[in-house]
Amino acid sequence: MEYSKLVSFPKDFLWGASTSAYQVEGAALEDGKGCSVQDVKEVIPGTADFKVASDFYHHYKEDIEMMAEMGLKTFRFSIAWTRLLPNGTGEVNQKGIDFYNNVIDTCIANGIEPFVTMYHFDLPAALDKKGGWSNPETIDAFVEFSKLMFENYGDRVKYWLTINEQNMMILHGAAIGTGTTTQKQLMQDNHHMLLAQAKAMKLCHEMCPNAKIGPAPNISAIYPSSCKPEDILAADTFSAIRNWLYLDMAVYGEYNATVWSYMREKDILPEIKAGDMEIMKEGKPDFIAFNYYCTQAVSACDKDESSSETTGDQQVAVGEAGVYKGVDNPYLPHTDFGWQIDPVGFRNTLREVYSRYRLPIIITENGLGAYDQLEEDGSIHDDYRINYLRQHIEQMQLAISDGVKLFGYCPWSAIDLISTHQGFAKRYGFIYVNRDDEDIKDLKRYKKDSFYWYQKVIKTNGEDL
Ligand code: BGP
Repeated sequence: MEYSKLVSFPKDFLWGASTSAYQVEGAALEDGKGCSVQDVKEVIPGTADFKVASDFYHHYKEDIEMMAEMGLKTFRFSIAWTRLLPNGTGEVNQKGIDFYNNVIDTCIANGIEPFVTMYHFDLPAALDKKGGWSNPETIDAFVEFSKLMFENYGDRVKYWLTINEQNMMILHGAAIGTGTTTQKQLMQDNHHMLLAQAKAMKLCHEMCPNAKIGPAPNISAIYPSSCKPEDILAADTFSAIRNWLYLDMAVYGEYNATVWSYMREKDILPEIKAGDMEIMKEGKPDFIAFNYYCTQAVSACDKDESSSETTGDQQVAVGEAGVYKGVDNPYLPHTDFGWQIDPVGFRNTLREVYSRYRLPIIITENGLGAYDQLEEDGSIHDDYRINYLRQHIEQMQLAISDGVKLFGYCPWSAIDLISTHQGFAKRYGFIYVNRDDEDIKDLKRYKKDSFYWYQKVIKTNGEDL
């Protein structure tokens, strides 16, 4: 549908940008921090490890001041579980508590609303050794970690996100370095994470009555490859597996019926203990946050048809015999890293999420990973990133005009950082960090063209794109 007049962005729209602790902070073992699964995983040859990253740990003040200069209304960052609790539970590291106090205070002093992700792919290695999310004790550890954050930061942090991309950790754990196991065990781990999330949401409402909290999965509209009814059914099934399993539980406290039948058929149903489903129902999100990069297209797949067994990358649909098969969408271009680009799909996804759940929405990631070139005069001409973001913001405004209650937009990423599995060369930031995969150089910050462009977008509240 086209409109002769678009609805404007809300006056208090949260224009922001995102990062995550292990991808940006560095200081991986400094000031008492413990190891997370990201610190101990095998480094992919040719990509940087996470020891120094963008060294936000030592540059946070300068970085947040630059974000303020860009005009950010909110900064979405995550808290490293192992900075606060080096072993995941038990002994508290005061220096870790202080670091995030400083980050939060610096945001507030610069007029930026802190938007905190509680857990972004960096499970403490000590908990992983004891079985990670397969071990129900990890649920208690997450509640302990949540309580510590609410106690220490709840007076200033108004917005919390529980778990970043739980669906990607389950579906693509091998690629993003959070580990993987049998499908049955994954569904059990998933159940435990959903319980941890529900408990954290409940605790947040008890301890910080003025704060708001929500889940942060990665959501993509799933397209059928044709209008053949079997393809439409396959798309619906895959969307339930990829998207709705997570949000139905977060919002309604119920297993999605299609996914439940899929798990029963495959004999991978999780064990549900007495009381679990009551806990799920008690966790009530105030909003839905989701990360959007692109859509995926699938077609039907017969039982005896071969389908890829690899877990793939977080934006590439693979397939499963008898369920669905990922296909390339011929209507969409690709990024340098093979992710399809679908701004209109962003509007589709926003509309679908809003009509399913009727909760306010914030976008916590969206962006373009690309090779950037630092010029001799210190400029970076990333017009491809500006184009990508502009097209997505246009579609956001169309979705708002469609009636979607959208209250914020945080592209990935505020500043260059390390990709989950494709190194530092895959850059997303508005701010360039002078290092590469092999050499950490001087880590100096430079403003990209997209920095000035986003500054103008924010200043005009999305009027001038
Ligand atoms: C999301 C993650 C982020 C981020 C982003 C880009 O899945 O939440 O942590 O890294 O994707 O992905 P990548 O780093 O693989 O390019």
